[in-house]
Amino acid sequence: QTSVRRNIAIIKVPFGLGGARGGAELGPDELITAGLKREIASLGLVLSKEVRVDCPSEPAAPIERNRVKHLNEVRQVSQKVCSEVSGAVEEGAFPLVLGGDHSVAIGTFAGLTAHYSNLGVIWFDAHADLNTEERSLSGNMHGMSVAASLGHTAFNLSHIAGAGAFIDPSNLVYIGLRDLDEYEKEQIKGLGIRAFTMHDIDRMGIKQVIEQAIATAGKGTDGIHVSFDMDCLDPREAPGVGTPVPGGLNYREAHYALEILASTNQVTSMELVEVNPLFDHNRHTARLGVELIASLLGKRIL
Ligand code: B3U
Ligand code: MN
Ligand code: MN
Repeated sequence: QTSVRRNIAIIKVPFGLGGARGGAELGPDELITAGLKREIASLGLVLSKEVRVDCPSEPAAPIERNRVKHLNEVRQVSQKVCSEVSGAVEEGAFPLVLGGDHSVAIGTFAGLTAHYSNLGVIWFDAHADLNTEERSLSGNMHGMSVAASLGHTAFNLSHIAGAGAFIDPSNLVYIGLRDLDEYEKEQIKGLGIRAFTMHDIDRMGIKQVIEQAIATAGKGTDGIHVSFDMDCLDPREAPGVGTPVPGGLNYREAHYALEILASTNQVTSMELVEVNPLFDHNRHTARLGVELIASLLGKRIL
């Protein structure tokens, strides 16, 4: 008995221009090569479709010397991801979005909110991705996707055709935070967003953390979206990411959290982002990504 819908729609988004450095655009193929489809089949699930979103790999125009990098490319990709995710939900499939850098989440949110009017979100990440074009210190769009889902950025869900309402911050939960900008800290506190930092995981243990996360993201919501940035993991577990931060989730903590999520029957979509093969060793990070997806899709040890 798996906990998710039987039909899985893989949506590959080979886009890396939202990130701090190139390579995340290689993530979707790397995950497929690491055996994702074999895992899905051995779980008894059906791959109802596999689509590849056509993504720009270099800026159409030379980068202007402004604070936001590749905004036009992120806009284009967001619109396409929105259509694919929305289409998958319409067809009754479980959208499994493979990034790509974390800016692909803007399109995922757009496609999901088309169907879920009160979506719960569990955001696994070392970072909060709560910056705006105005406040970002880097100008990288992958650090703004949550803000775009809340309507805080200039470019946000309301600019994507087909998107629904903004995410309600009280339905959002972070797990794994350990690298926040001052503005992001203010936002988390000001909006009262439920945030389990690495300190909280040390203090409470992953069992309490994931149970409370589910209680928050699952209460009164019509689905839970799991957005999994591979840099939530400790770099010793997952070296192949664009922006590694020491002191992250270990192997068992990550699996345990996703196994418990699977057992709730409330998870309605997942994305896994920021696999960067250029910094990996022997495809280790992509293989771990495949294992973690399998845990979320219902794989059990016994
Ligand atoms: N908060 C910083 C750093 C960062 C965010 N996401 C990643 N890095 N991967 C920023 O650039 O907004
Ligand atoms: Mn992220
Ligand atoms: Mn991150």
